[in-house]
Amino acid sequence: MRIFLACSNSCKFLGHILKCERNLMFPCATSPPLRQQVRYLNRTETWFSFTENDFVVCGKPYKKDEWTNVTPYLVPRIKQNLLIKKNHPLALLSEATKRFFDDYKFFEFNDPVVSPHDNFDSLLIPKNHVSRGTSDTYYLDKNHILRTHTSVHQTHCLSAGHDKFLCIADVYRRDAIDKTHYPCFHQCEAFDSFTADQLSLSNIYKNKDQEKIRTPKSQENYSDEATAKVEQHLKKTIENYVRFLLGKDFEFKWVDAYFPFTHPSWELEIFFNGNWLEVVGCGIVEEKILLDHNVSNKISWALGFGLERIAMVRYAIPDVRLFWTDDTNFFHQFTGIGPMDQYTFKEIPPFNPCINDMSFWLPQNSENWSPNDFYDLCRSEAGDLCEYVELIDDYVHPKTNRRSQCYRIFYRSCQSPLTKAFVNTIHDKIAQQVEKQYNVEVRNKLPLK
Ligand code: FA5
Ligand code: MG
Repeated sequence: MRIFLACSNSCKFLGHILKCERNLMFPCATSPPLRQQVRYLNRTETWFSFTENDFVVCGKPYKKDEWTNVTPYLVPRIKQNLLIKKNHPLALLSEATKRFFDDYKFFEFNDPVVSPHDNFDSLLIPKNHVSRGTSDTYYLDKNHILRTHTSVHQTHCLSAGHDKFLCIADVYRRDAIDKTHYPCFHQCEAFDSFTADQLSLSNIYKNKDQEKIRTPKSQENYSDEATAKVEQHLKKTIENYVRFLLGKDFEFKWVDAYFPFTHPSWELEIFFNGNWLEVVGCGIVEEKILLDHNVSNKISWALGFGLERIAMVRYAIPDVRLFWTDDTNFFHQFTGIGPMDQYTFKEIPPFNPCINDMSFWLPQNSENWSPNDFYDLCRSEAGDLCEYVELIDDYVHPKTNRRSQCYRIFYRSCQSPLTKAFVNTIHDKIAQQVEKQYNVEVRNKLPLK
């Protein structure tokens, strides 16, 4: 079959890596110019500013409104651009990724601000989907958000006439707090498309006599056979990419998944530090997305890797917070390491965590409350000293109907030990802020000194 023979993964497997000229930033002269397409620029002081009433991001001003929930905590992270930081494992991984996908048109989108339309609607994400809410997404204002995934750029690349491409960027989410979740992380999006001819089929669509219904195996119009061939190409590409980065010695499994913009959909999990770690979401692109961009007679796949997760497995980095540290112990270890070098990170033995619980009564009418509100507040007040926050109790009092939640917070620095007294002051600040911002009643305040 042509697509499998034509795929250059077999030579990457052997380690023959060519620097591809097409990975230079700008599309060839015949390609239409892409909106937003720019180099990975340094994000300077003037690139992002944050005052009481407004923001500037990528040189453009935004006014705060009732949707605004971007916090000052994010500002230094948005400015940093780890993808171009010298000796940074994410920069190494980004370079290795470009080498693997060297026959994909590579695009960079430096500006992380996108519209809800591009981030959600263009990907068929329903209006009532939880990911659109202020609970999950960082809004600058009603019409501008920090991109929540690199899939947002599918619409930009497709509109510009490309249906085989790669992009890598920083993305932002209000999310859980643990060793593998961070509010700012990096994704790599790849997209590939096939004609019937490329799949060695006479047609990619169902026959006239076949019922045009969606099944677990395929969308309404694409045939099972075309879908299966593209699935096989997608999964082989992902498995080869992971082997290209990690060698052969890792355990993985495929899991069925759901995304509004692909069907069928899957996730790949890799066994890491005693747990299954999800590293990529992918699937067969909804035909409507192609048709909306005037692409017909093609069937496509798309994938979105979490770069931090892959880098954690690749270099044995135990905690996602380490990517943001300014600790020289971290950077010195990556000095002189090339994008294709194997390296095992030497962790400083972890300090003991300080663990405090916080329980509170939520106000009446708390339907809009989300645990992400609390996680985001913990990040704002405690920064990266919060290693893990767990919702350990959630109940409604049978008589008063009041709802109570209890969170267990693990405080631990990656760099230095913390004293109980210091942790208590931070814990107290979180208690004050959660009362002030969300009108909750904290039930277990720390005793006054
Ligand atoms: C997505 O973001 C989809 N856009 C992926 C996709 C692309 C599906 C194309 C289909 C087609 P998901 O939310 O699962 O999916 O995130 C993708 C990956 O990002 C995850 O597998 C994980 O590796 C990483 N990731 C997600 N949330 C975080 C987080 N908070 N911190 C670090 N990495 C994360
Ligand atoms: Mg997922």
